[in-house]
Amino acid sequence: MAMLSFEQKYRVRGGTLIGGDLFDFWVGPFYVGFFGVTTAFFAALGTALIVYGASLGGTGNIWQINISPPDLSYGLALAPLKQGGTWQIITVCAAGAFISWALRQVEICRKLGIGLHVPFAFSFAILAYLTLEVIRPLLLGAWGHGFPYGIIGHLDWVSNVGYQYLHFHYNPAHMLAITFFFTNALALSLHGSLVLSAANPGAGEVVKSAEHENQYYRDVMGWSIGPLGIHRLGMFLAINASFWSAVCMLISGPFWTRGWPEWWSWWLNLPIWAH
Ligand code: UQ2
Repeated sequence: MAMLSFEQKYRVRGGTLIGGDLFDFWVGPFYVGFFGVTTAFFAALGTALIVYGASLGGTGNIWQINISPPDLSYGLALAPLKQGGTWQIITVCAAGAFISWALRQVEICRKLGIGLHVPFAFSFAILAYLTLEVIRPLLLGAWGHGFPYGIIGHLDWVSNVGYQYLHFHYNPAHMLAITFFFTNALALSLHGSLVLSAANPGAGEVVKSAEHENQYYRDVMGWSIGPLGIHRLGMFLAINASFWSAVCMLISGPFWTRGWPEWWSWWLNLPIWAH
């Protein structure tokens, strides 16, 4: 079915989670919905606050612009705007915009009658963000444990928090997260290059399809995971990368306060080494 007639067929009422028909319309190519309105609201307010917060910092250098959370002494209280209050409202806006975006995805999936895989996968990215900015600071008792908004600033935060645990690469959940990120890059490079090789076979050649893609991997290594399987694998790898990233930060501080190398002493202390 041609794309435009497909749009006609599926631009139907319903599937909304809230608001009924009130926001059930499109603006140009974009579906609006209740959560389109809330996304726009939070994104606009958050962006305005970022511009305001950046203007307080005394630098126009894009690398150095920084909006920090409140000092640790504020604990979980609200801080004055110029003492981290902007960071707090920006964080509320970011969470509001991300969650609204996911719920808008759900409404669109319901309209189309497709699975909820996209919002489900996206929710793991939201979870990773909320772990750093909301859940971990809550468990540690101060908003000051969140990362600052700024290019150099957030890199410094990552470095500082890493060294606080001596050597973060010994964090077992961090190991898993890195392994999933790398494997995800491997899988997507295999998949992207394979699909492009079939779709762009070279001048004068006819475009190839799934049989050729399967045959390539059967010739290379005796097995093809298949066109559905590679996407299941990709979603599994990507979700696990976000999930273990969130876990590796959640356990650093709330559940383990010493250096991560020391955590492995459970291995040295196993009774099997005693003689
Ligand atoms: C494949 C297949 C695809 C693919 C890819 C493969 C036709 C279009 C990339 C090959 C992938 C394999 C063998 C999995 C590799 C495993 C890991 C953990 C990276 O067979 O079917 O569909 O895109």
